[in-house]
Formats: sequence, C-alpha cells, structure tokens
Amino acid sequence: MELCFATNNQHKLDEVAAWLGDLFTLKTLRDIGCTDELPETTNSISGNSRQKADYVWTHFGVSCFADDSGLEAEALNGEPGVNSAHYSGSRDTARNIQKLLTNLSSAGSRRARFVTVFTLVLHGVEHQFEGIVEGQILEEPRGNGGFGYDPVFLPDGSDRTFAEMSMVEKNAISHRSRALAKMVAYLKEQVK
Ligand code: ITT
Repeated sequence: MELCFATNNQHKLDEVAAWLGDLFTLKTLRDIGCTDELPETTNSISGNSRQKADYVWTHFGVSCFADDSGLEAEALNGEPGVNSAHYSGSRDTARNIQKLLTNLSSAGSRRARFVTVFTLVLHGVEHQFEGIVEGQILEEPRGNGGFGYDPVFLPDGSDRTFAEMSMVEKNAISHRSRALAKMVAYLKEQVK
C-alpha cells in the first residue's frame, strides 16, 4: 500500500521510514508533486494534524497521513505545545530551547511530555492516533542526535536524552512511534 507522509520535516520522515521498514511504501510530498506549505492554523495539535492531512487529500486526492507534535511542559500549562515549532518566534531550534529553559528556570516542576497526533486519511476516511511519552526537561542540552527539543528531554526510565540515543533507541519509546504503532495496527486491519 502506498501512503503519502504529509510532512516537510525530514527528521520525522526518517524516523517513520526507519520504523515502518517495508510494511508500506512511503511517498513524500515531493513524490506527489506538492511543494505547498501545509496549513497549521488551529489552536490544537490534533486540529493541526487534521488540517495538514485534509489539505493533501483535498488538493491531491492521495491517501496520506500527517503528524503534528509538541512538547507540553506541566509548569507552563502545556506550553510550548501547539507552538513548539515557533516558540521563540522563529523555527530556530537553539532559540526555542533557550526560551523553554528560561521560562522553566524558576518553575517548581520540570515534568513534560511529548505528544504526537497522526491523522490518517485513507481513501477519504479519517482517523486519528495519539502517542505520548512522559519525562522531564533538563537544565542544559545533552547530545547531538534527533531534532527539536530532543537534547533537553529525558524520557522517564532513561538516563539519556532523546538526542543521546540512536534513532532506533528513540523509536523504541517515542511519542511518534507510539502513535505510529496504533496507526499501523489499524492499517493492517484494513488490508486483511
Ligand atoms: P511538519 O508540520 O511539516 O510535519 P514541523 O517541524 O512543522 O513539520 P510540527 O508542526 O509538528 O512539525 O512542529 C512540532 C515541533 O515540535 C518541531 O518542529 C520540533 O521543534 C518539535 N518536535 C516534534 N517532534 C519532536 C521530536 O520527536 N523530538 C524533538 N522535538 C520534536
């Protein structure tokens, strides 16, 4: 089965491709001739996820799925959340992390969670799948792997940040792979 992953984020594409193996044939936006910036204008992770998948289905008629993700810090009432990509006002990762660390500097809790919502549009029928991983935000970044907030996120039960793990290790426990596992189970039911 061919499915387009509606993302412009190469890191997400790499993680999902590594996880999926040859279960499904992944098409990129470029593969289907989409060079558009996907809309992300709602105020929720699930809303933005739906918006991106709906855009591809509506404009290109291709079965697809989208990922919207965010980091939710308990002491910041769920910030950066839906604003994770542009938290500092730009997509600059170092500045986004710096703003998060500054905002948490006097906070009572460093608890946080990563959330991913996948929206699958399969032949026009839509389903959502959520994945969550709990952990805490460190005071200093550690590690060079991964992307985004990975260097400051220490998942529960681990002494290494996501950025100190290989992609395979991150994929074993990440929010994205948990959402993906649910989506794959659903897809396997559909193609039985
Ligand atoms: P697409 O919308 O094209 O898929 P994006 O990078 O804009 O790509 P999001 O809107 O979902 O993706 O933005 C979420 C941001 O949250 C992302 O840019 C990262 O900064 C952060 N993020 C998401 N998943 C992450 C992960 O697994 N590890 C670290 N940071 C992550």
